[in-house]
Amino acid sequence: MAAAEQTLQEVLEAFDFGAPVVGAIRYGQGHINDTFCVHTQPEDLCCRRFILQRMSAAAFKRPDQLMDNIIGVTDYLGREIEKHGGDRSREALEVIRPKNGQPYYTDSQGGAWRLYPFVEHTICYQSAATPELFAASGRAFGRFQRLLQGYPAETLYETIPNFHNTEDRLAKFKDAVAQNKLGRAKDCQKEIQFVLEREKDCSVALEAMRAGKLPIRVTHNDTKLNNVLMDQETGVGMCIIDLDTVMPGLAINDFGDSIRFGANHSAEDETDLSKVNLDVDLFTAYTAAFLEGTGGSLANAEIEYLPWGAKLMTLECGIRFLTDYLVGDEYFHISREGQNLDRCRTQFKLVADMEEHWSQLQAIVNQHQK
Ligand code: ADP
Ligand code: GN1
Ligand code: MG
Repeated sequence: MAAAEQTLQEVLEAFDFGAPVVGAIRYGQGHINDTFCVHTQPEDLCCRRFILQRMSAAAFKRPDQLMDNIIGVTDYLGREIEKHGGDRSREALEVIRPKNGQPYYTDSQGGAWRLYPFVEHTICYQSAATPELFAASGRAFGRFQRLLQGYPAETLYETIPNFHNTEDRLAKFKDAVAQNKLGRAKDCQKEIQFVLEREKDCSVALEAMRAGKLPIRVTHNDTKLNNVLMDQETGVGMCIIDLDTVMPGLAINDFGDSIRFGANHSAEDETDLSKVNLDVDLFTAYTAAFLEGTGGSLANAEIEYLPWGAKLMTLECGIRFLTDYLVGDEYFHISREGQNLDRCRTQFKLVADMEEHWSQLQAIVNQHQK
């Protein structure tokens, strides 16, 4: 048996699935964790599925703290959902502990693994074909923030320090350019220049936060469309997943990261940039639904800064992809050479589009000010 298979076998034995395991296959399109779908066959029922994940050691240095956050947040969400008459087994993740009673299992190679029930009868979309579908994800992410309003933010660990600190991301990017350890800087001079021309932008949200205009809230921080499971029948955004980065943060970043990923019709690594365009209708639909989901709790200043959230999350993500390309693809999973540079290029194309539509985006969000 190959080493990887042996490890997977060891991990499968560490959990009690309540029925024989009939298979475990790689699953999903996340860039960070290693995700497997585990199939079991209970005697008289149909197959029950689970999501088994090895948390990325490159991204998360402290899986114990990460799981502490996730258990705290999922327990709290479950109780809030029940209070509102919802079904916590479909609307919130639930951590299943390994047989040793710990929050996660550490394998003999040091890998940290966690288990969730598979939320059935849901669909995970990689792109939004219609404004309605995108709006459903916005409502769900807005609601997620609202449900966590009363959660004591100070008890959350910072699972990735400086995660959306765009100034810090810029500094790390400059280091990577200066070191140019693989000699790749020559392939991306245009992209490097694009960032340097926007150096000041990297401070806009942080300055507003430091000035007390933008409050710190409990936020998700990774609000891609594929981090919400949509009900197969109703199309409602049912369950928010990928809770690794739930931390204190800015509401505009949760809004912005969704726009970055979802308000266009192309893949994040599309190589034909003529296909990569901001869709203002999708932006409009998401804005209304996200604000509806937050239950009107955002301050006017937060609403005013929403376009900045979109632009900065897109610029920051492009900077992160470019940095990873320069240092040798250490962080984001790749399936081909140059993929992180391609991803960076789509982000910068979207940033340029947002700049072009800036006054329109501002007018759309301003309609929602109280
Ligand atoms: P990553 O951080 O690598 O993106 P995710 O936690 O988002 O990892 O999981 C990757 C994919 O696995 C998701 O996009 C989704 O398709 C699927 N997934 C994760 N958790 C569940 C779940 N509990 N039920 C059903 N599908 C899930
Ligand atoms: C990663 O984990 P996933 O694939 O949902 C990354 C995000 C990036 C995104 C780009 C923990 O998201 O920050 O915006 O890729 N997550 C982490 O697609 O770094
Ligand atoms: Mg994900």
